[in-house]
Amino acid sequence: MKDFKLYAITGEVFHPGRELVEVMEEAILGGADIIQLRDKTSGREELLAKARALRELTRQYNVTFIVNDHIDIALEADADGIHLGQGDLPLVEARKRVGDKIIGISTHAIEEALLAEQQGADYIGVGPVFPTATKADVVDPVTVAYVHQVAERIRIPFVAIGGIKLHNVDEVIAAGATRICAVSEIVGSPDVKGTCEAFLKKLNR
Ligand code: TZP
Ligand code: MG
Repeated sequence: MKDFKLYAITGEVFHPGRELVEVMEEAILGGADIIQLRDKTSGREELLAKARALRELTRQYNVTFIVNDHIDIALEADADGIHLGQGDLPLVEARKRVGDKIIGISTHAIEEALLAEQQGADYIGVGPVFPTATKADVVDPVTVAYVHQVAERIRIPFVAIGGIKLHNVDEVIAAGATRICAVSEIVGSPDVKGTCEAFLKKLNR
């Protein structure tokens, strides 16, 4: 897959009154180079419409587009890939359905990370690093210790996620992360573009 540094995930509850596409375009303009549609509430038609709109946007900027959970929507909207949780369709099964599209998978322990790598994941999520209110069914924070462990032992790209803010991202980078992901800190910001730029400045230091 095309490498990336700043992964922005949608979270419409954090920007009431602002359009999804407009907010994500601001993130892209700030340097986000991978976008994920994550939406646990919309029905299928609405979700597909959002996926199509974000596909059009990301194509315009040559930015990678990932759909969370829904393989059928990812395929129908011609996303670049899908993101799976540990409880979703097993990686091996997902691979049969998406061919060479990107598959990302969330991991919370080194055993899960090693297995994902072995089974051909294109990247892994590492988190939640810190406590977060964004994800309802979230497991205990994995802490920066897990980020460090992954940085030492995993060869495929990994992205740190969960409770990452401008004020604590330095800790995550110090633990070995070179790619980070945020929801609320980016899309909930009054200055989405500036927040992305500030994250990238830290990542590029
Ligand atoms: N997966 C692990 S933590 C998380 C997801 C989707 C939510 C991250 O959101 P935030 O607002 O950046 O803490
Ligand atoms: Mg999932």
